[in-house]
Amino acid sequence: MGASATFKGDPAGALNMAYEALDFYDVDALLSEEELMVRDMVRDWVDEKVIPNIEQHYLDGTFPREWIQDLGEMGVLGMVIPEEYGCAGMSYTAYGVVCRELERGDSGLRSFASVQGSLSMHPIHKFGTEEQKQKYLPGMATGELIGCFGLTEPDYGSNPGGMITKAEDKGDHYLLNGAKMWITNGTICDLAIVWAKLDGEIRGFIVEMGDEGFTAPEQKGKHSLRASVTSELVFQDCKIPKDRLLPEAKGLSGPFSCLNRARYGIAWGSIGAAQACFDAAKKYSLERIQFDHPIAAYQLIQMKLATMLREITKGQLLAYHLGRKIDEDNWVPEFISLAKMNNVDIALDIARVARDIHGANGVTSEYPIMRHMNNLESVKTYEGTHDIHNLILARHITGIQSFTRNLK
Ligand code: TGC
Ligand code: FAD
Repeated sequence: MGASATFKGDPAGALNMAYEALDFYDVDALLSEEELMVRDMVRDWVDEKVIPNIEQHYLDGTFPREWIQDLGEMGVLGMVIPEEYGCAGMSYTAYGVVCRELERGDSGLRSFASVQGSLSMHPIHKFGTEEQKQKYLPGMATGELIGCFGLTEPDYGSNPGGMITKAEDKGDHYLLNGAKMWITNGTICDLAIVWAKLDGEIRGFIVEMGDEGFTAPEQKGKHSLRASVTSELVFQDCKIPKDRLLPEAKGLSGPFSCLNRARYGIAWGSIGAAQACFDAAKKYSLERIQFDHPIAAYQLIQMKLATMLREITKGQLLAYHLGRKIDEDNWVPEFISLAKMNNVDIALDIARVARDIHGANGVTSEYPIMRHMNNLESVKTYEGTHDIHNLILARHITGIQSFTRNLK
């Protein structure tokens, strides 16, 4: 007996349906007209440019550079920075929505935008001189100039305060020595925001591609974020002109100020990846016939779909509320830790369950699931691992920091 003999119709109207973003509580109704406009623009662009091409880029391990200009034209690079620097001057909520839409396409794409806006443009805007802002920000907003952010070192990941990259004041220039690792956009960057110790204090420097003594070899062999460039940054007696120091960044609060913004973007972005997985799992379960019925008719599958919807809805509320708190400038970094940690965690769980619902098909590039799942493993680790964010929250609760074994 053919499967269709007992499967009557298309109960949820899901067959051959275009992507429909899950928004059970209508959270997007809380967005302003401008925020909705930017959402729709980016969503349409992702449908048109990203979805048809991303799997191949992922398989090939390439980042589609031609998309950078589009991101610039849409005004989403450094989009919270004021218009006087060529940026869009929009809300943090709008930035979150854009991260969500981009990451529905691929976490590597959202990574590009996070690194450009939050980790490279933000430090120049917040800690740089007026000359530095005028020199770099307009070109970075259009995507003509690409930035990267070098904090992590081979031996200092969760503990960046221990970094050994150092800068020396040589009178008319700084001399930089050391190495960074796992740096998104490193090989393709025009400028790197590099954190190094100057007389024992962490300071930020702008290093330009082409500076003598600076190289950025690509790191290959990733099973995750394959459509994103990841690199080492190597500084061997790298001479930096004096006017490349970011004067206002002193200590770890400099890089952490950038990380707050990028982590916030991840809290939204990971929901986009989860929505993509939910959408695929819902459609697949309605189409896939086993034992004469669509698998969506079975209670175990229904429970999985209901759990996905429940967790995505909670994550959406968390991201939206956090966005408004940041727009009101009424937040602490622990709010961001909670949202980053929670939303990546649920997105990864949802991707794994969606993979399961797809059966063997779930491991192929015919479906977006495995790509999102693998990407989210990196997202769980970068910008502070899941456990580090737990420890940050627990320090907030108890007043005791437990990062080191000798409790302070
Ligand atoms: P701690 O003693 O906690 O703080 C040192 C100084 O920093 C200040 N601070 C913050 N300032 C602003 N925002 C925050 N979130 C801040 N957290 C701390 C703090 O007030 C203090 O200031 P001051 O003036 O008193 O010196 O520092 P610690 O060394 O004990 O840090 C502990 C810990 C574990 C929380 C921290 O090191 C941490 O968060 N580690 C995780 C490292 C991390 O997130 N790395 C990310 C690298 S970049 C990346 O992954 C990009 S991925 C890009 C992509 O592709 O999307
Ligand atoms: P480790 O710090 O060695 O941690 C290993 C394990 O130990 C983790 O489970 C961690 O939670 C746990 N752990 C560590 N310390 C403690 C503790 N005190 N208590 C309990 N558990 C602990 N960095 C940049 O600077 N710029 C970038 O652009 C960038 N892009 C990245 C892109 C990708 C694809 C990836 C994978 C990473 C990127 N990173 C970047 C690096 C990222 O931020 C680090 O990988 C991350 O901070 C964790 O550091 P680590 O990998 O050295 O892990």
